[in-house]
Formats: sequence, C-alpha cells, structure tokens
Amino acid sequence: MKKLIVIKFGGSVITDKKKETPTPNMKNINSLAKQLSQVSLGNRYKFIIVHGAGSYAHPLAKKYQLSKGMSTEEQKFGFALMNRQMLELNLLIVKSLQDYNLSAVGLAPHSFVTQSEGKLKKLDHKIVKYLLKGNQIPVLYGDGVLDDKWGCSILSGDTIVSHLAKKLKAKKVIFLSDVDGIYDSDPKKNPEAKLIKEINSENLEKVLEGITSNNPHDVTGEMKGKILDIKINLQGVPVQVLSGLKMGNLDKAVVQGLGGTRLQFG
Ligand code: IP8
Repeated sequence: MKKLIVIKFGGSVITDKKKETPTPNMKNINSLAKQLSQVSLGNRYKFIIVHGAGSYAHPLAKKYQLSKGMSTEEQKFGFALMNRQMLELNLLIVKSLQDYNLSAVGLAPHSFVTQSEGKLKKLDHKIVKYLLKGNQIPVLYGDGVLDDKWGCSILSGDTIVSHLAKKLKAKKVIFLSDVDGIYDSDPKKNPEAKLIKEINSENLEKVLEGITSNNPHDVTGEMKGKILDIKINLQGVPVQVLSGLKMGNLDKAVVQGLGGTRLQFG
C-alpha cells in the first residue's frame, strides 16, 4: 500500500510574497518539482500537492476586500482577476511538475468548492481520490471561492490540506515554507530565534505566544493560524514544517521524517 502524503508549497516559496503584483519564483518551483520527481522514483508514495497564493492573490484579496464577499461590480471584477491569476500560478506549477515527468493535474478550487461564511462547505474529495487511484498527482491551491452567505470568501490552501488529509487518511502532511520550521520568535526579525523541533499539546501555548505575523499582504494569519488549524484539524496526523528552499529537504521529510519542526496532536 502506497502512503499518502499531502504537501503544501507555501506562497512564500513559490512566489515573491512581498510584491504587489504576481511574481513567481521559478527557481524554487523547479527545485520543488525536481525534488518531488526524485522522491517519487521508488513508487512508494502517493502525493497531493496544495500550493499557496503569495503575490498572485493576497494583494488583490486585500485591495478589493474579498475575504467577506463581493457586492460591488468592482469587487466582482477583483474576484475574477484573482481567480485568473491563481489559474496562472497553478499552470506554472503543474507545467514544472510535468517537465519532470510527473502526472500532475491542476484542480481549480473556485470551480468545485463552496464555503459558507468563510468556512468550507463542500469539496468533492472524490475527484482527488480518482486521480490518486490512477497514480496522478492532484495539484490544488488556496483560492477565492463562492460563499452561500457572503457571495465569496477566501479558501486558504491550509484548509484544503487539512480537509483532504483527514478525508483521505494521509500518513503525513508536509508544509514547505521559506524558513527552516517554526521558531520561538520571528527568525526574520530576531537573529536569536530558536527553531522548535517538536510541538505538541504540552508546549503549544508557549509557542503561540512567541509568534508574530510580519507580512501586511497576508490575509490568512500565517503561522499561528497554521498551528491552530493543525491542532484542530489534523489530530493524529504527523505534520512537518520545514524550508522548501533547500534541495534534498523534501526527500528528508518524506523518507526519513527529518528536518524542521514536527507537530503531532493526539
Ligand atoms: O496562500 C490564500 O491561500 P494561502 C488564497 O494558502 C487567497 O493562505 C486567494 C488569498
């Protein structure tokens, strides 16, 4: 039986997240594709890839205030723009994976996922399941989606990761970010920040106190939201957060369970 692993390519790895306009990081995208092709060689795993939005959607979501609906014509245009830009980012990633001979299939969440007041309502995981059965790699992403109460809302890639990992009984979840894992304070601001190797129910509160968000364009609350999401939605699933910028990291995380921060609740 092949082990199912859900991998999130963070928006800060695949794009330049500080830019206001869509700016891909092709070097990192290609490096991740290469690493995934290497780790796929032994044919021991099935993968679901979920990627973040970075500069392809966070600035637009903020500019048009799309996290709680779209009532004006301007907002509806912003929503359409955001959907298109995310399709473009997904295409770059899918193409890079295919260039490394991986059967990656892009799935646009805005076309089959709905939310209600910003909470996931319907995601047909069977589409993902069928692709996995055929040894294909579904590639989903954080997106602006329709919302039955607000008109539209933001579906974070992390929500997709948790939902699919739970529904499809993943053996492991890996979050690839632009830092080596989770630190006791922000490593981009504090050179003394220490990497936390393990997070569990015992040290959770202390860890949460030390984390601060440092990107004004990010509408999804970054690391804190991620940790709480993991605690609530990924009970019993081993999770690893590590840098996607270093060659070989993906292999280390998938095969040996090493590197970065490991989280497990329950
Ligand atoms: O980058 C956010 O997804 P994330 C999606 O995974 C949008 O947090 C549309 C801002």
